[in-house]
Amino acid sequence: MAADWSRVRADFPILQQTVHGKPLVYLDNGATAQKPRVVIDALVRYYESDNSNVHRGLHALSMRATDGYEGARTRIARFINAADPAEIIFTRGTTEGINIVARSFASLLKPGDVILATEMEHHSNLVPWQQVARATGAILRHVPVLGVDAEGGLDLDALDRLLTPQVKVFAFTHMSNTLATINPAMELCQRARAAGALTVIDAAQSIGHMPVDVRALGCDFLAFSGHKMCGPTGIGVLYGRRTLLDRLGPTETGGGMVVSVDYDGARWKPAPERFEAGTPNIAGAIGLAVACDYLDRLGREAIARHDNALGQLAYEKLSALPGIRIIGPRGGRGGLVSFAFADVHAHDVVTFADEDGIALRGGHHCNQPLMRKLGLTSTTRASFYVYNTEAEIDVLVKSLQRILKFFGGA
Ligand code: C6P
Repeated sequence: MAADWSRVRADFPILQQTVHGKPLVYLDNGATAQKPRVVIDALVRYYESDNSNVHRGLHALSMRATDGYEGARTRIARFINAADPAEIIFTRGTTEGINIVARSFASLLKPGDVILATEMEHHSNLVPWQQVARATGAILRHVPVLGVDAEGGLDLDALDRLLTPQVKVFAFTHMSNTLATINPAMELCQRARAAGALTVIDAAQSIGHMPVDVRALGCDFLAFSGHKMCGPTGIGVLYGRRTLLDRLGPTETGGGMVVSVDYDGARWKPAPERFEAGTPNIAGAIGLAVACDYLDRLGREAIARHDNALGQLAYEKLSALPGIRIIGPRGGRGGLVSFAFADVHAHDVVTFADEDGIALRGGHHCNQPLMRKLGLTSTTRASFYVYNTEAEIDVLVKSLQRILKFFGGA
């Protein structure tokens, strides 16, 4: 059944408010998405009726909490088509997931090995690899982003040259949070595999906006955050192929991840517990599973069409504004648009738009090296989700016209 987009907004209590006397136009979904009532209710229900610690208790509440937490793992495995719930490690978010893979990889890398990333990576998929390269003597290289004429795509010819036998891991984003580029993740995984490299996908921006099927993609690891897909903050997932996870050592140790301990040492549980030391975010996992249900009810193909159409429409409407530079590809883009005016700083744009009830984001979006490459220090970004409408893009355009008029640009 086709999603009725006009009714989706009513599912989100936060969107019913006005800001500065104007209806809230929330266009900061790349940073975090709003939460539907069903997810909020699931969190309240858990704390009101089931709250307890998992795995260690034999009483009724602990069993209910454990069932909820492990049920969430199974639900999320289904959401990304993982072969086994044990391949789902709960984390705080994308950043922690990538740090776990990167730190675990340290034991597998030696001087001269190559870690391959791309020039469009978020700091969260860049700095952890820099640290591992420093610690191991491995070399970090980056697949270039095409500039000027074809701004925003990866240079796939360069990828062939860069994928040498020394490359042990290729880490790349599924969708850029700044350029709106959707990378051909399946093809990138295929090429990496053919060259003998493992793959790590940063799915922070794709997970809530399009179907993500780890087996179809053929990736080895994939990380995402719950809060960008209508789930709670503080919960995320690292997917890893089971055979690989069991080869990697833990990055944090303590309770819950050990089989047995004596005064001199300990033995680790297999994945996923091996990577989940301490009390996990139980409510967060349960809320995330409900977010999966919510997005699947809307249909992820349908969400992709909706969000990408808004991104494309915004690209076209904003292109008509004087002195604007929109970065990223012209077509085939995801649901966000990132732009700069020659004479108006992004922070001023965001502040003025806020007066019109619009939530935007201005800054380097944790993409500093990419910004430098593009000759920018910051952009303003509008990022769309299931509750956004074409009418809201018109509100945005009007607000930007007002800003340009104020600064004498139009
Ligand atoms: N981007 C934005 O663009 P965390 O903070 O761990 O939930 O997600 C980190 C992250 C990793 N990769 C990509 C591609 C991302 O876009 C993000 C988060 C936010 O506004 C914050 S900079």
